[in-house]
Amino acid sequence: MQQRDNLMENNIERRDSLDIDEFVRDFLEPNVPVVLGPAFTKDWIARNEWVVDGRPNFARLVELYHNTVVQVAECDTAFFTDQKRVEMSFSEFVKQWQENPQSRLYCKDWHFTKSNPEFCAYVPLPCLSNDWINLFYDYGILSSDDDYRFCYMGGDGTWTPFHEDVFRSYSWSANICGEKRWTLVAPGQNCLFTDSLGNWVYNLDDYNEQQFPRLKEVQKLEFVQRAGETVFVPSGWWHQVRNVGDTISINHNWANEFNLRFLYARLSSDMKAVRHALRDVTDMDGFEGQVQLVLRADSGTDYRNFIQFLRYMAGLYIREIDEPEGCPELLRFDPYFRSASSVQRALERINSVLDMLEQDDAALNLEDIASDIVELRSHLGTHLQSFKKLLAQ
Ligand SMILES: O=C(O)CCC(=O)C(=O)O
Ligand SMILES: [Fe+2]
Repeated sequence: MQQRDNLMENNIERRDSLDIDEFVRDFLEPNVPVVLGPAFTKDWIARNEWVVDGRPNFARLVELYHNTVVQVAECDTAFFTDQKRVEMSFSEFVKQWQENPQSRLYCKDWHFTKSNPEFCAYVPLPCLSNDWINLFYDYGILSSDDDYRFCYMGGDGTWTPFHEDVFRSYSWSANICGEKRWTLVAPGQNCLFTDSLGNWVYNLDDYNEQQFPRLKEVQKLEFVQRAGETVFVPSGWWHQVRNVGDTISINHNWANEFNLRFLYARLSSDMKAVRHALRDVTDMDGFEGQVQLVLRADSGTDYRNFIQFLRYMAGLYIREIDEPEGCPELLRFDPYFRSASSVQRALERINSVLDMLEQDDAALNLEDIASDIVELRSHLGTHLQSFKKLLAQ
């Protein structure tokens, strides 16, 4: 039988076994996708309890989640760059899914972990657990009950239009049952799928050639993700996804030291775009505050939130060094990336983003932020120096 390890299928690499160092070296650092084999998820409760004979166990799912209100996309109705969304009870959604499959309703972005904190339906793969975004939302911003952990469910032909993930984060997506047909597009090809007004294409399989004359030139990675497999979507890779048969998946948006610079680049270019859009009202009172508000509404975050995120993560890694037991949040969230070299790397990468922020006019315009950056940078620098000395001994 053919070994599946390292096998390239339709240009996507597939691995049935992968340790953390290999994942860092082969996929995180070079920012390239991979499909991880079904063995990684075989013990998940979701893969056993939610599925019967390879199909969703509708009766069990309804028994478990009937009253939960979920967001449902009408896949045939476009709404700006996304699809029209409605809310309904989970049991109503499942009824429609079974009785009316041609309505192509797709339950999306269901914050499954937030709504069922006590039910451990799955455990992120060790190599995908170094997740600063969900760690920050769980422990770092106490005023927020948001998170970036989702469950998706839908019948044959339900789909997600072409997009890049929020904050230019990574995502991972694990199929509980069914199949997904993925199209991935590596960064750097935006001009090929963007029209003269700056709109990007909605559906790669059905578009107006006059509007997108260069779309044919896009280099696409197309592959099928089968039941149990997990796709790693790197930062800034655009993608479109179509379900084949009844499909359930779990996915997270996540980020860490390896894509921090991409998150910052996205935030800074969004900030420039907002400032440009508001250029006629720069004299207005509170202009800088308004820019941050618009940025937050458009991009889901702003400079203040980003600095708070950096400060929080730097604080955790400093505690990991300074406290004899290490940092409990890191231990609880991600026990795998805590070696001395991982800690040093995390702090160095935060430091290098702070370097860029120190040169960033947009950040310097926000007085409180400018002083925060300087203070955090000096605090981090001191700790990094003494940590390096300690490691060298
Ligand atoms: O499965 C889907 O429909 C979309 C998944 C996705 O966009 C992602 O995992 O980033
Ligand atoms: Fe996505």
